[in-house]
Amino acid sequence: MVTAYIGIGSNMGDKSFYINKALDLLHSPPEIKVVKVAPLYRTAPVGYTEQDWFLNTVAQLETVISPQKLLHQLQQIENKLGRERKIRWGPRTIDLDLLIYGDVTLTTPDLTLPHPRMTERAFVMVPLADISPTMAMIGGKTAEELAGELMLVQEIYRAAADVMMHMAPNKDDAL
Ligand code: A4P
Ligand code: MG
Repeated sequence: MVTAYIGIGSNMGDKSFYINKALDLLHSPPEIKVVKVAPLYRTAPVGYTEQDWFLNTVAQLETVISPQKLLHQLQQIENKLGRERKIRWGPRTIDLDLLIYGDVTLTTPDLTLPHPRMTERAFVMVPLADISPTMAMIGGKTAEELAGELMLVQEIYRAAADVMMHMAPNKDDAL
Protein backbone atom coordinates (compact mmCIF):
# COMPACT_ATOMS: atom_id res chain seq x y z
CA MET A 1 0.00 0.00 0.00
CA VAL A 2 1.30 3.46 -0.92
CA THR A 3 0.62 6.84 0.70
CA ALA A 4 -0.30 9.55 -1.80
CA TYR A 5 -1.28 13.22 -1.51
CA ILE A 6 -3.83 14.98 -3.70
CA GLY A 7 -4.19 18.74 -4.17
CA ILE A 8 -7.82 19.80 -4.53
CA GLY A 9 -9.06 23.17 -5.83
CA SER A 10 -12.31 24.74 -7.00
CA ASN A 11 -13.19 28.29 -8.09
CA MET A 12 -16.59 27.95 -9.80
CA GLY A 13 -20.11 27.55 -8.44
CA ASP A 14 -20.58 25.91 -5.03
CA LYS A 15 -16.88 25.33 -4.37
CA SER A 16 -17.20 23.46 -1.07
CA PHE A 17 -19.89 21.21 -2.59
CA TYR A 18 -17.52 20.23 -5.43
CA ILE A 19 -14.67 19.54 -3.01
CA ASN A 20 -16.87 17.39 -0.76
CA LYS A 21 -18.27 15.54 -3.75
CA ALA A 22 -14.78 14.91 -5.18
CA LEU A 23 -13.66 13.48 -1.83
CA ASP A 24 -16.69 11.20 -1.64
CA LEU A 25 -16.02 9.94 -5.19
CA LEU A 26 -12.33 9.49 -4.43
CA HIS A 27 -13.07 7.44 -1.35
CA SER A 28 -15.72 5.23 -2.94
CA PRO A 29 -13.69 2.59 -4.90
CA PRO A 30 -12.28 -0.16 -2.63
CA GLU A 31 -8.69 0.41 -3.79
CA ILE A 32 -8.51 4.03 -2.56
CA LYS A 33 -8.88 5.13 1.04
CA VAL A 34 -8.92 8.83 2.05
CA VAL A 35 -7.17 8.87 5.43
CA LYS A 36 -6.79 12.60 6.16
CA VAL A 37 -8.19 15.85 4.78
CA ALA A 38 -6.70 19.25 5.64
CA PRO A 39 -8.89 22.28 6.44
CA LEU A 40 -10.27 24.34 3.55
CA TYR A 41 -8.51 27.58 2.56
CA ARG A 42 -9.63 30.57 0.50
CA THR A 43 -6.75 31.45 -1.81
CA ALA A 44 -6.01 34.17 -4.38
CA PRO A 45 -5.66 32.81 -7.96
CA VAL A 46 -2.08 32.02 -8.99
CA GLY A 47 -0.98 32.03 -12.65
CA TYR A 48 -4.04 33.32 -14.48
CA THR A 49 -5.25 36.01 -12.07
CA GLU A 50 -8.42 37.27 -13.88
CA GLN A 51 -10.61 34.71 -12.13
CA ASP A 52 -12.42 34.11 -8.85
CA TRP A 53 -10.63 33.08 -5.66
CA PHE A 54 -10.19 29.37 -5.04
CA LEU A 55 -11.12 27.03 -2.25
CA ASN A 56 -8.20 24.61 -1.75
CA THR A 57 -7.25 21.67 0.41
CA VAL A 58 -5.03 18.57 0.39
CA ALA A 59 -6.02 14.95 1.07
CA GLN A 60 -3.84 12.03 2.14
CA LEU A 61 -4.72 8.68 0.57
CA GLU A 62 -3.69 5.10 0.88
CA THR A 63 -3.93 3.09 -2.30
CA VAL A 64 -2.85 -0.05 -4.08
CA ILE A 65 -3.26 1.30 -7.63
CA SER A 66 -0.43 2.68 -9.81
CA PRO A 67 0.17 6.46 -10.08
CA GLN A 68 -1.05 6.40 -13.70
CA LYS A 69 -4.29 4.67 -12.70
CA LEU A 70 -4.72 7.07 -9.80
CA LEU A 71 -4.28 10.07 -12.14
CA HIS A 72 -6.87 8.51 -14.45
CA GLN A 73 -9.29 8.17 -11.52
CA LEU A 74 -8.72 11.83 -10.62
CA GLN A 75 -9.44 12.89 -14.21
CA GLN A 76 -12.62 10.81 -14.29
CA ILE A 77 -13.84 12.55 -11.14
CA GLU A 78 -12.98 15.95 -12.70
CA ASN A 79 -15.02 15.03 -15.77
CA LYS A 80 -17.94 13.77 -13.67
CA LEU A 81 -18.02 17.09 -11.82
CA GLY A 82 -18.28 19.08 -15.04
CA ARG A 83 -14.66 20.20 -15.43
CA GLU A 84 -14.03 21.85 -18.82
CA ARG A 85 -10.49 22.60 -19.96
CA LYS A 86 -10.71 25.96 -21.73
CA ILE A 87 -7.89 28.03 -20.24
CA ARG A 88 -4.74 26.56 -18.72
CA TRP A 89 -4.73 27.53 -15.05
CA GLY A 90 -8.23 28.99 -15.72
CA PRO A 91 -11.55 28.62 -13.81
CA ARG A 92 -12.62 25.12 -12.87
CA THR A 93 -15.35 23.34 -10.89
CA ILE A 94 -12.68 20.97 -9.61
CA ASP A 95 -8.94 20.40 -10.07
CA LEU A 96 -7.36 17.26 -8.65
CA ASP A 97 -3.57 17.13 -8.83
CA LEU A 98 -1.47 14.15 -7.82
CA LEU A 99 1.14 15.83 -5.62
CA ILE A 100 3.10 12.89 -4.19
CA TYR A 101 2.92 9.13 -4.67
CA GLY A 102 5.12 7.37 -2.11
CA ASP A 103 8.73 8.20 -2.94
CA VAL A 104 8.21 7.88 -6.70
CA THR A 105 9.87 10.44 -8.98
CA LEU A 106 8.68 10.39 -12.57
CA THR A 107 8.68 12.62 -15.65
CA THR A 108 6.42 11.47 -18.48
CA PRO A 109 4.28 13.51 -20.91
CA ASP A 110 1.17 12.83 -18.81
CA LEU A 111 2.49 12.69 -15.28
CA THR A 112 5.27 14.37 -13.32
CA LEU A 113 5.94 13.33 -9.71
CA PRO A 114 6.27 15.00 -7.32
CA HIS A 115 3.99 17.70 -8.83
CA PRO A 116 6.52 20.18 -10.27
CA ARG A 117 4.92 23.41 -8.97
CA MET A 118 3.75 22.27 -5.54
CA THR A 119 6.61 23.72 -3.47
CA GLU A 120 6.05 27.23 -4.92
CA ARG A 121 2.40 27.38 -3.89
CA ALA A 122 0.92 28.34 -0.55
CA PHE A 123 -2.43 26.82 -1.62
CA VAL A 124 -0.71 23.39 -1.68
CA MET A 125 1.97 23.70 1.01
CA VAL A 126 -0.19 25.24 3.77
CA PRO A 127 -2.85 22.46 3.80
CA LEU A 128 -0.16 19.81 3.22
CA ALA A 129 1.72 21.11 6.28
CA ASP A 130 -1.49 20.81 8.34
CA ILE A 131 -1.61 17.05 7.78
CA SER A 132 2.13 16.24 7.33
CA PRO A 133 4.17 19.07 8.91
CA THR A 134 7.49 17.21 9.10
CA MET A 135 7.46 15.90 5.52
CA ALA A 136 10.85 16.58 3.87
CA MET A 137 10.47 18.56 0.66
CA ILE A 138 12.85 18.93 -2.28
CA GLY A 139 15.38 21.57 -1.21
CA GLY A 140 15.73 20.18 2.32
CA LYS A 141 12.99 22.13 4.08
CA THR A 142 10.01 20.60 5.86
CA ALA A 143 6.46 21.16 4.63
CA GLU A 144 5.83 23.34 7.69
CA GLU A 145 8.89 25.55 7.06
CA LEU A 146 8.01 26.05 3.40
CA ALA A 147 4.34 26.73 4.21
CA GLY A 148 5.40 29.35 6.77
CA GLU A 149 7.47 31.19 4.15
CA LEU A 150 4.85 30.99 1.37
CA MET A 151 1.94 32.17 3.50
CA LEU A 152 3.77 35.45 4.13
CA VAL A 153 3.83 36.32 0.42
CA GLN A 154 0.70 34.65 -1.05
CA GLU A 155 -2.87 35.38 0.03
CA ILE A 156 -4.38 32.43 1.91
CA TYR A 157 -7.05 32.38 4.63
CA ARG A 158 -8.74 29.58 6.57
CA ALA A 159 -12.30 29.12 5.22
CA ALA A 160 -15.25 29.18 7.61
CA ALA A 161 -16.53 25.75 6.55
CA ASP A 162 -14.52 22.56 6.50
CA VAL A 163 -14.85 19.28 4.68
CA MET A 164 -17.67 17.00 5.84
CA MET A 165 -16.73 13.60 4.51
CA HIS A 166 -19.04 10.65 4.63
CA MET A 167 -16.47 7.92 5.16
CA ALA A 168 -17.58 4.48 4.00
CA PRO A 169 -17.79 1.96 6.88
CA ASN A 170 -15.34 -0.95 7.13
CA LYS A 171 -13.00 0.66 4.64
CA ASP A 172 -10.00 -0.91 6.43
CA ASP A 173 -11.22 -4.35 5.43
CA ALA A 174 -11.38 -3.39 1.77
CA LEU A 175 -7.67 -2.78 1.17
N1 A4P B 1 0.00 16.30 -15.26
C1 A4P B 1 1.32 16.08 -15.16
N2 A4P B 1 1.69 15.77 -13.91
C2 A4P B 1 0.55 15.82 -13.16
C3 A4P B 1 0.28 15.60 -11.76
N3 A4P B 1 1.27 15.29 -10.88
N4 A4P B 1 -1.01 15.73 -11.34
C4 A4P B 1 -0.70 16.64 -16.50
C5 A4P B 1 -2.01 16.05 -12.22
N5 A4P B 1 -1.83 16.28 -13.56
C6 A4P B 1 -0.55 16.16 -14.01
O1 A4P B 1 -3.54 19.44 -16.11
C7 A4P B 1 -2.79 19.48 -17.30
C8 A4P B 1 -2.04 18.19 -17.50
O2 A4P B 1 -1.07 18.01 -16.49
C9 A4P B 1 -2.90 16.93 -17.42
O3 A4P B 1 -3.32 16.52 -18.69
C10 A4P B 1 -1.98 15.87 -16.76
O4 A4P B 1 -1.72 14.79 -17.65
P1 A4P B 1 -5.04 19.96 -16.07
O5 A4P B 1 -5.55 19.66 -14.70
O6 A4P B 1 -5.77 19.46 -17.23
O7 A4P B 1 -4.88 21.54 -16.33
P2 A4P B 1 -4.49 22.69 -15.31
O8 A4P B 1 -4.83 22.30 -13.90
O9 A4P B 1 -5.08 23.97 -15.82
O10 A4P B 1 -2.97 22.75 -15.52
P3 A4P B 1 -1.87 22.41 -14.48
O11 A4P B 1 -0.58 22.56 -15.17
O12 A4P B 1 -2.18 21.13 -13.76
O13 A4P B 1 -2.11 23.61 -13.49
P4 A4P B 1 -1.86 23.55 -11.97
O14 A4P B 1 -0.41 23.62 -11.75
O15 A4P B 1 -2.66 22.46 -11.35
O16 A4P B 1 -2.48 24.93 -11.57
N6 A4P B 1 -4.60 29.25 -7.87
C11 A4P B 1 -5.13 28.95 -6.66
N7 A4P B 1 -5.24 29.87 -5.71
N8 A4P B 1 -5.56 27.67 -6.40
C12 A4P B 1 -5.48 26.66 -7.33
O17 A4P B 1 -5.90 25.52 -7.04
N9 A4P B 1 -4.72 26.00 -9.55
C13 A4P B 1 -4.13 26.28 -10.71
C14 A4P B 1 -3.85 25.17 -11.64
C15 A4P B 1 -3.70 27.64 -11.05
N10 A4P B 1 -3.93 28.61 -10.01
C16 A4P B 1 -4.48 28.29 -8.83
C17 A4P B 1 -4.90 26.96 -8.60
MG1 MG C 1 -4.42 20.34 -12.64
